[in-house]
Amino acid sequence: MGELILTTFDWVPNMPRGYVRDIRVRWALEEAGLLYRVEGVPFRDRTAGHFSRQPFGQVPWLTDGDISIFESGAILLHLGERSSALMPADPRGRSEVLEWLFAALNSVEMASLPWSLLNFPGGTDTPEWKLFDGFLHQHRLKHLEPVLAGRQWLTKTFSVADILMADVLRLVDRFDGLAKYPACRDYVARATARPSFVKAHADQMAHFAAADAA
Ligand SMILES: N[C@@H](CCC(=O)N[C@@H](CS)C(=O)NCC(=O)O)C(=O)O
Repeated sequence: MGELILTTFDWVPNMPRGYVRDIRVRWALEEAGLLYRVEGVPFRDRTAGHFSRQPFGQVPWLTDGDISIFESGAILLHLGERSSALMPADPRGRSEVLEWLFAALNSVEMASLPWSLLNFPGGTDTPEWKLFDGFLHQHRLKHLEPVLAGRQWLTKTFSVADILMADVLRLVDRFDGLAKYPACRDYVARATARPSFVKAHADQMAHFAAADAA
């Protein structure tokens, strides 16, 4: 494994702070106890070099020696290969982590992200918001609630799947979307009480605060 460099924006407005997806990578790196450093790229003027690393001009991406990898899910899978604190080694445990990792990103976040974004501009009194609200609650959270009521983590031990699922649900909780789902809320509270999350969150906030001060 080469030197690990996490790239994120050098600055973002206040609203997304604490929720920028580099937090997923910071959290995983902290859980695994891997050394890394963080580099910033401009938020406003995105260069061709930035697009060559992240084709949508987004963050984060991770550099691991001569490998450059984007998409937070792919980055966490990459790190999962390097630490049993993130991904179990046995085939059954591994496939359980994989299915829940994709469930977080492909089933829950695909519903929760539009719902969260629609909370901003027009508020909750729009047909679009109501459509996503119904979908998120009836087809996702209602079914996730009994799953999380019966277990501490998604799989036998804490894994990258929990980092992603907890981070996805955290944004829903920010807009009070988990009010009717105590098991989902407890799960988010349990995950975000982990020292690695607390450090990752504090480091992200400090990173953007340092840009304000500069
Ligand atoms: N699916 C991508 C999403 C990345 C993403 O949405 N990044 C946000 C920050 S949290 C971003 O770069 N936003 C700026 C933009 O989209 O222009 C991932 O999980 O890495």
